Amino acid sequence: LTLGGDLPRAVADHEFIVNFQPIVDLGTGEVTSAEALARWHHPIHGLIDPLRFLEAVERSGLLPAFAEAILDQALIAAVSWRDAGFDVPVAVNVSPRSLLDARFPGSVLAHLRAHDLPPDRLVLELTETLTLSQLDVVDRVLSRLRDEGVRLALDDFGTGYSSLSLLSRIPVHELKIDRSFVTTMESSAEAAAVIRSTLDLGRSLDLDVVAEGVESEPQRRALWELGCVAGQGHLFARPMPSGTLLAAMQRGS
Ligand code: G
Ligand code: G
Ligand code: NA
Repeated sequence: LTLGGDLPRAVADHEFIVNFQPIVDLGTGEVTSAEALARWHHPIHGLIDPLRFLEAVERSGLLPAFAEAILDQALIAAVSWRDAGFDVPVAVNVSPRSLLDARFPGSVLAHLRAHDLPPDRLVLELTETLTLSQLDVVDRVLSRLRDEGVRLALDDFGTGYSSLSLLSRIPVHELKIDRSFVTTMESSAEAAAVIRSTLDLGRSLDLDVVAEGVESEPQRRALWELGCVAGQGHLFARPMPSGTLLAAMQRGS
């Protein structure tokens, strides 16, 4: 599938859409935030997953336009939830390459102002694939956003070989435990230990911790008993349109 040539049209015609997966309180099931997940609604190929087009977007020079389109839809959703009485933050995934773009923080802050949304209603999820040599630039970009009140999360935490050194260089507000650890926590002492250590780290550094990929009730209970308050996964809900998520919050499920 060669999609690169279709990207300019995809941006111009608003073919990128966003679904939202709730992040819930593992004790009560209440929705506490939601992660924006991009999809490409391609006129011929149908719905395409980000793993199949993100690289092409990053190579194309259209990453800033793509990222702004996703951010815009995420902020519009957060405003619609707030206006309906559910003032939950929205989490948006950020490509490492955006963090090397000096214009990125200004663009994010301008979108927040345009939608009149307080910066702390936006969480930016960063992956650990950043290399240490890039950290000086990234640090400047993220400091600006952090100083303005935007919240930062380290995604896929525990999978990078530099998780801990990254954490000491980039102060974040939240850690997201990679779903591979949750999937195997019942059979693997190592996976369970990584989860326990991440929760300890969260308590020591006063960071929120979210468990990803929660698929079963035993996993939910085990995480809750370890002191994990927040989780996300198919046990609760799959990614869905913002209006569907609003209806679910209104039903209280
Ligand atoms: O939703 P799905 O499981 O298909 O997402 C696959 C991957 O794509 C995830 O790792 C997710 O972080 C990433 N992803 C989803 N939406 C976006 C986005 O808007 N921007 C970036 N950079 N990555 C995204
Ligand atoms: O890397 P990131 O955390 O952004 O990845 C989010 C991806 O994980 C999304 O593509 C989403 O569809 C997927 N996902 C969310 N919940 C679950 C789950 O419970 N099980 C599995 N296998 N994937 C999930
Ligand atoms: Na993510």
